[in-house]
Amino acid sequence: MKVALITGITGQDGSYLAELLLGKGYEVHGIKRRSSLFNTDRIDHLYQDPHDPNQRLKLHYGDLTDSMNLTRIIQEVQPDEIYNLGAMSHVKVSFDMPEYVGNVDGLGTLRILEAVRLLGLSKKTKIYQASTSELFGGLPENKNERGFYDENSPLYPRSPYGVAKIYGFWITKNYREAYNMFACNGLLFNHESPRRGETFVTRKITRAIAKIALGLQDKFYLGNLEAKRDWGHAKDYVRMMWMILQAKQPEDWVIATGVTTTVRDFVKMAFNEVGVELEFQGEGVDEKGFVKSINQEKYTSVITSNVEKSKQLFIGKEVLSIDPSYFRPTEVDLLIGDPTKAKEKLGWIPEYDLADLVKDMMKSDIALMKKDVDLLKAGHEILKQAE
Ligand code: NDP
Ligand code: GDR
Repeated sequence: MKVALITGITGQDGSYLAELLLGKGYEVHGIKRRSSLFNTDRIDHLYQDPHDPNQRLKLHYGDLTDSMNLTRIIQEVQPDEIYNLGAMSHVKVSFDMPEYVGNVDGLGTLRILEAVRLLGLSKKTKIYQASTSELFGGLPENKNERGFYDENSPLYPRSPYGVAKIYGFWITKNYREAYNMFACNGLLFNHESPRRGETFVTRKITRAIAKIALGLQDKFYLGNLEAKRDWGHAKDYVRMMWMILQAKQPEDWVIATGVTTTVRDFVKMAFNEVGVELEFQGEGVDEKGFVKSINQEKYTSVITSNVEKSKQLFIGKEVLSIDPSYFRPTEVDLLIGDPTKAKEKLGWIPEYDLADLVKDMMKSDIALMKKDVDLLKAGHEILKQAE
């Protein structure tokens, strides 16, 4: 039985990857952080009974800032494959805690590589490093002649997160070259899912629209609507992580859809899922910076099929405003990736396109928010979370 160790197993990608590897018969070990509340929601369905000796998913307390802890876990687990997915992964937040991000996302990668080397596991253990399209920085002049970022595009990170991840990228490459380790970077473009963290833009949008459609919320706030991202589905991308470690040679890979879309259009697509046509006033950002829901006919049909009472509340009202506090000191304006190498050399075929992704996320958030509606109907209070 193959043994895998996943850092960041409690995150979006970690949970899908654990599912995939368990399905392939792996014994899967994951590193989770100690927290004052349970933080394993995304993997609880995989982790029924920790006392069952046949349980193939095993969790260890740990942290990427703690070398001794990582070394001990790797020694105990003797993994065939390590997927280093753990990170402070929020770009905007990285401007608020740049030193911590450098420590976790940059040096954390070194700690994993060095532990494997010192334990004499360099030949046995393959390592996947969660690199990112943020390394490209979105500079137009760095795209290839076809207009995409690929494995040969110059790197120019635009945030403390990107700068920390570029250290992780280069140290992984360096250990591969210096010590002949099977260590690979996956330069993954944005990938989302119903399990996406609530403060990333796609999930923030689908949650808010689900709440608006169900009458639980009036409006929501976003930052830069003009940013363009190449969005794929996390399920497709974790499959590729595994494929990267099954390749003949250790290499670096770009994983993307090759299609780019503005945040503004993502909002429109998500509203369409609940039957609402959005009209953006003044190209989206007028002097007040708001967007209106104006298609009365379509919207009424949604409201009547959902929350009759709130019909009057939303027609013709602002449903989205711009809050400049979500702007970033330096922004990555446009990302679009070229996955040709992954498709041709590894045979990767994504199953989801953006329309499927939006549908999947909206369906899931509507179902989730309906539970809140049921709670309200039963007379319970629901907690308002800061978005
Ligand atoms: P998430 O933010 O959902 O998950 C991050 C995981 O890292 C969580 O399990 C988190 O634990 C854990 N973590 C955070 N800090 C530490 C630490 N100090 N020590 C150990 N673990 C820690 O990210 P995703 O699943 O979306 O992304 C996975 C990886 O891929 C990340 O490295 C991210 O930077 C990278 N990436 C993501 C892309 C995307 O679009 N999703 C694109 C390209 C790269 P906890 O649950 O306790 O917070
Ligand atoms: P990103 O994802 O920074 O690309 O990093 P995020 O969803 O946070 O932002 C995407 C774009 O949307 C704009 N935006 C907003 N973003 C957030 N979070 N909240 C808002 O209210 C908002 N309004 C507009 C942003 O300015 C940005 O342009 C993600 C993370 O998963 C990284 O870990 C990963 O490396 C990269 O994707 C690839």
